[in-house]
Amino acid sequence: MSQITVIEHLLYHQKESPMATGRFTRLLSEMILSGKIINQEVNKAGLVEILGLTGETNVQGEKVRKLDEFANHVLEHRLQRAGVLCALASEEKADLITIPKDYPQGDYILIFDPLDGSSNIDANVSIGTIFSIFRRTSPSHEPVTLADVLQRGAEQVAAGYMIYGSSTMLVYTTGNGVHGFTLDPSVGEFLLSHPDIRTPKFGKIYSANEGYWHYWDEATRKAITYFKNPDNERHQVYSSRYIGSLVADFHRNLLYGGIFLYPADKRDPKHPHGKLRLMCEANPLAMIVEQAGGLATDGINRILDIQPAELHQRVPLVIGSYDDVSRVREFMLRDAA
Ligand code: AHM
Ligand code: MG
Repeated sequence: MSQITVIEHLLYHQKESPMATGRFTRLLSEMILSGKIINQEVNKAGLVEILGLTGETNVQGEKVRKLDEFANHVLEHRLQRAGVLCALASEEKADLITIPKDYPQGDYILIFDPLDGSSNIDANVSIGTIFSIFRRTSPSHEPVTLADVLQRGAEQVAAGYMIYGSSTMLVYTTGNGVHGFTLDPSVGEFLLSHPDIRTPKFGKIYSANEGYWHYWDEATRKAITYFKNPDNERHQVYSSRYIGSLVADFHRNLLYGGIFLYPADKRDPKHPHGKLRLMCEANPLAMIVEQAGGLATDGINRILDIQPAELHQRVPLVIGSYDDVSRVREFMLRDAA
């Protein structure tokens, strides 16, 4: 592994990246430090009282686990005070989080899922933090509004995730490729381990919660049937891999190639528009996958082109290798015709 840290890498590529200003570097540094703090706590999950439910439910009616709250608090507290943001939005909070009066403001907006896949914590499965960064669109001297935040994913200036797995990694993009860094616990730094990640054009893996088969529409069923058919165009049966932890499923498919689907479960009253959130999950991963040569759609439309109407909007997500996502799109278009 190289000895190049995230910030060294960012500074080195600064000339190529117009938004790599001192302020962005500060924002990324705070994200890195927050990730390290969350990682420490995640590693101790089995040992301390922190494991388990708090008994509360979050804004979307889901049970909140203590580590979710901890991760949310670390990110909210540190980034609110970093002097580089004008607003934050978290999967765990219904409303925009603004900057306390006594703290300096910046022009960036951070949207995050503090601990994705947290229902897996008890089973020691990989979980992660996902983040998306925008610049406000209104003038700096005016109060920030929801309209500043509700931007299409194509406007993101950076996106990334931290995965707390068998090793801890940070994967991020500023629009100049995707780079992966592995936390070296002996020095406490994320070091460049996966420069310029390219996802294979097609894969051998499909990832979907097939338990929902009877909720899926015909096109989704046809697509999954295609991947399982030895007589498909590629004459290749895909393997089924589904962790149930988006960051972990996405990360594996990014590296190995493959496709992840969380479609709209039309007959499921819980997920009529899919389960995943456009702004804190789909958008950042879509930017990453596109930067790595892959594709992300809602089945038909490019995720990054969707204009969000609300902060916690859900969206069907089909994401991964370019050819595999395109194949699903063909099934969807044929059925829509
Ligand atoms: P969370 O953000 O509340 O953890 O929920 C999102 C998670 C994703 O990590 C994962 O892809 C999905 O929920 C799994 O859902 P399901 O159990 O319905 O397959
Ligand atoms: Mg999540």
